[in-house]
Amino acid sequence: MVSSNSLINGDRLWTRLMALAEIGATPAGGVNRQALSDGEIEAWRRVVGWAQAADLTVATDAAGNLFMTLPGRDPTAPPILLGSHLDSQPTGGKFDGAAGVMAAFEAVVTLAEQRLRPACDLVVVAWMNEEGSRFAPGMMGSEAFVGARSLVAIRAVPDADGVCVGDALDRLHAAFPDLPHKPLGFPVAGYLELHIEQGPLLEASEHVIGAVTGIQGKKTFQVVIEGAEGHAGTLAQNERRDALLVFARMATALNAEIGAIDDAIKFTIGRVTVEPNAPSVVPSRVTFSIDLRHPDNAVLDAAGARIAVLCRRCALPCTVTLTPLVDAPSNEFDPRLRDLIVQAARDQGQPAMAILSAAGHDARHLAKVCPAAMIFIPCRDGASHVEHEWAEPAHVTAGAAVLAQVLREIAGVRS
Ligand code: HGY
Ligand code: MN
Ligand code: MN
Repeated sequence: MVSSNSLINGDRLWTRLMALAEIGATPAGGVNRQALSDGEIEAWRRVVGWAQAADLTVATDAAGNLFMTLPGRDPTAPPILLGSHLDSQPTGGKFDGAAGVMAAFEAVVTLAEQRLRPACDLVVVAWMNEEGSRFAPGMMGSEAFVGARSLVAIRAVPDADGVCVGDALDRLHAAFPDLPHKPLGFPVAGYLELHIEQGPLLEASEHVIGAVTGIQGKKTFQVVIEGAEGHAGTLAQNERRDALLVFARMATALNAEIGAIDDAIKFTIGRVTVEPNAPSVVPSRVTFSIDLRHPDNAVLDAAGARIAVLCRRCALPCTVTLTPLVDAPSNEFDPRLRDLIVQAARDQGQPAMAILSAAGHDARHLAKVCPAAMIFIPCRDGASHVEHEWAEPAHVTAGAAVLAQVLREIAGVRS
């Protein structure tokens, strides 16, 4: 058995995680710390303070990712990255993202305290805008880092108030004028991410550790229905091009067909905006989101094509425009790293369960450029993206200890 307190300090990890949860805390006990917001800037201040107190070198990049580095013996060797994200959904929880950043931070800081030197730099990372709630799509920071999405395109994306990512990024960087900027993307030897499962399987099977096999595929779209405004009191029903009425028909048809493809499909219309959104005006435009997921890439592709057909079929007497935002096939994580996670969990008396991630994570993009793997811990009732999201302190500690042991094994740690 490997004692977790030789690898990490579980109490300190929990204390810091709860301190982070105070930033953007909601009255119902959740967290609203949206990407590049004042809340995330404050979270950066707190985490950067902890990093500087631990003599880690802190940097950012043009995409607003945060890097906290423990130097290795060979500064020229590609570093190992480990972390997650600090932004949350508007009604998010204390653990989604933050648990991964702070577990990584704890694993690296404990190494530094024990005066152990890794062969290469160890870089704790917090990716910009993983959640995609303020700015869609999500995972902008990790996609920019691996070159999967252009920073120019990312900077142009507006939020609901018309503030673009670029303006928000400039504001973040202005709040940390002394942070050096790393190049956007650099060679990486490996990537590890701890995350709550955001599903019920670990808890139901009474496992504490999940060795994640991969992440299911995901497609997202933005759909715009264009009709025509009109006076609610004078425009005849049969002369109307009512965008909201078309949306209602379209959403019903999509859910009835796509949402019923099989037991594994996940189909969500999570955001709808109506214009001009006035009670006495016939709606002229509806913009809505589609989030589609499935573990089988062939089923996902067929469902994505079907969505376009159904939208066009339901559009009259309006017009419809469907814009793909994300097209991410199911992936597989690095088998060697997965084996190390299973072995570390066994060493620590926590048999690991192989599990597919139903939720998306930045590790999906890091896996395109380096060996990458994820460690899951349970969350109560599998609930996440909700304010009552919860993980047990012992599970956070156990997951961080597995992360720390795998890190030491791949980082060539020597005293
Ligand atoms: O949506 C997701 O899968 C992630 O939790 N942001
Ligand atoms: Mn997350
Ligand atoms: Mn999330």
